Amino acid sequence: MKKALLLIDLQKDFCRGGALEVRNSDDVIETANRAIKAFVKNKNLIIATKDWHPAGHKSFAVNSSANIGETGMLNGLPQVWWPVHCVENTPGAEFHDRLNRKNISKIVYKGRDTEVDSYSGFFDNGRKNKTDLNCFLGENEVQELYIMGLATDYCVKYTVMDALKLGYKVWLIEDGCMGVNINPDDSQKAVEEMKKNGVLLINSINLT
Ligand code: VGL
Ligand code: ZN
Repeated sequence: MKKALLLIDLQKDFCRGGALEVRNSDDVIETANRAIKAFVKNKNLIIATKDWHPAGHKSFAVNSSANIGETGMLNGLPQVWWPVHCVENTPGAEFHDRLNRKNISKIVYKGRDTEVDSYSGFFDNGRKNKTDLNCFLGENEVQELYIMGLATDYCVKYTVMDALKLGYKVWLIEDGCMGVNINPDDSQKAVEEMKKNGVLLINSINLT
């Protein structure tokens, strides 16, 4: 069974000093580098997603006359309003400086349509359009995914849930995720939901 490591949104804007800072997210970069090392050694694929929004993206509170952190509706879908983050081709959308990106063989961009948010690496939140991730995995005969990154309660959760629905065997690298936690227990709840749907948990120290 072919395996791939899937690194979710390890971008500056989600790390220390970023526009949508996730607490303790810098620790996740060290975990990513450890996981990358194991996957390189075993000649398995390494894939990364990037949240990649046009400046006019409607998930940004300023573009929807909304308040940051509140929930509303965007084109018929529930939407959390975010600060401006991960604007395409800006420094905040780049990978964290310490991420060892040399062996990343594929980058999947998501969130490019101004009208819909896209937490999952596979589909937008309305499930109308897909990225090229599932095709890429199929072409490379990958059936088993090891997923980690930012944020546990949004992009990691949505990506894991879609991967499970698409029939992949999915591992969550538990020490490789951190959450936004608008409510303090959001990440904990997200992990419970992923487990209920069949995700398996692994610690990065057991990636050999
Ligand atoms: C994310 C909120 C908005 C994430 C992306 O990567 O989890 N969260 N855009
Ligand atoms: Zn975003």
